Amino acid sequence: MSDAIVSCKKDQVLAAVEKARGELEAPDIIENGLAAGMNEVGTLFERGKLFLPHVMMAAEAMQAGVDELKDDMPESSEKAASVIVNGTVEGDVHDIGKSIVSTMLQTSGFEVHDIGRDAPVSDFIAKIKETGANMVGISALMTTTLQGQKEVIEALEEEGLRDKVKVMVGGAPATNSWAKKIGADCYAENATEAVNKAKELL
Ligand code: HCB
Repeated sequence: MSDAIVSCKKDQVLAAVEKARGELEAPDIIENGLAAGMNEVGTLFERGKLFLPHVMMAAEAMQAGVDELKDDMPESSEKAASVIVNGTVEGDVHDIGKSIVSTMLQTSGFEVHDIGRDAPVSDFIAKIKETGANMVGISALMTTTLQGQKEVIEALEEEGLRDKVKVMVGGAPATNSWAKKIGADCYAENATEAVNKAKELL
């Protein structure tokens, strides 16, 4: 499956998903098959072995695989106890990882409001106020947009919401020490960790 992502073969990705779904859980297929392939694409892109159109096609193949698995995600029987707003910061169009996180949080019993990508700080704050969210997930995939995570936290402070809303940050350039530095409550390396951290904090 991972190889099919790297070679941008959507049909092969879907065939591999079909084969795996009888034997493995959907979150396992997403993290260890689809996301693993996309990470490999990232590495090859960074080394100059792949170019942007290739990355876009691989992203499309990855998204098709995730869409195919949406109905297979294990539904939590627990009633949504906590509300999470999740989005990618302004200036950043990367949303594959953020969307996986939203799906996994949702199927783990959280009420999730995904505000999409390239989301201004004001969208995060408005959705948090509208839904009474007690957690926000902030994704940023570029060193140039990472600062957006800090800006959301600052806005929460200005609005007097920081005590009521836990903050999780994620995305390739984010780290534990970055999370501490900007005053986030946690950093999650992947979607499984995001679910575990949300369960711990809420
Ligand atoms: Co894009 N891109 N890209 N890109 N892109 C990166 C991110 C670079 C690192 C590649 C590189 O140059 N080395 C780089 C950023 C460099 C930097 O840091 N400054 C980069 C660049 C530069 C750009 C453009 C500027 C390129 C250009 O136009 N010249 C442009 C961005 C324009 C913009 O945003 N304004 C661009 C465009 C694209 C696309 C459109 C072709 C495509 C995005 C498609 C989409 O998302 N719909 C794309 C992709 C796919 C990538 C790479 C190859 C993969 C990202 C990805 O989807 N990974 C990426 C390279 C890389 O990351 N190594 C590259 C797979 C997912 C599953 O992992 O890390 O996103 P993830 O998410 C994980 C994890 O981080 C965590 O859980 C997820 C699931 O396990 N997580 C959270 C994420 N968010 C979370 C939130 C939480 O609350 C909790 C956990």
